[in-house]
Amino acid sequence: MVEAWIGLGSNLGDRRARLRSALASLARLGRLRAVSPLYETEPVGLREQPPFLNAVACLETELGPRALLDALLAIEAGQGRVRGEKYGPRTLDLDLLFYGDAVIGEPGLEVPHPRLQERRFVLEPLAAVAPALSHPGLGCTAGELLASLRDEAAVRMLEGPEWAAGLLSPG
Ligand code: PH2
Ligand code: MG
Ligand code: MG
Repeated sequence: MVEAWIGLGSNLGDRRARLRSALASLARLGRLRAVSPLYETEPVGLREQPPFLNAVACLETELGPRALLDALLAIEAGQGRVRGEKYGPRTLDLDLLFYGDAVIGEPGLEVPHPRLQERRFVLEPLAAVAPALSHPGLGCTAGELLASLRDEAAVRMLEGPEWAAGLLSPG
């Protein structure tokens, strides 16, 4: 069993319903152990697009990293994701942030996620739920990464962890 951390994002359609539905799909890949508060965030990269909802979740799974990545892409496709412009609008984005303490650099599979330390929309939810989580490549914690972050894009907590009520796995 490995603990994987996944970043969730949506800026099209019923964003909150899409993220809740994605959590239900993730729970079928193992055990959903933790979900962060829900944040509304200013778009980063391509600014002319609707605001995102973002959160992170911890999944305990027996899937290997490649199988997990494929499963994440299948969940995105199941929610109507069409791959368009880089950094552009999306119904659902599921990014593999961490896979235990693995450091992987293969085509299409980079773990930890190579840009997570630059993104407030990832670090704010991550540090809210797991401030002591250690980045295996950088050798510092989520809380420390957030404290030294320079990304000025606005993030605002919309709801506490109760937005994911009923979706965490029992036991
Ligand atoms: N995802 C992107 C590009 N920009 N901005 C915010 N606020 N949230 C995201 O999830 C996001 C983004 C590419 O995946
Ligand atoms: Mg992304
Ligand atoms: Mg993605």
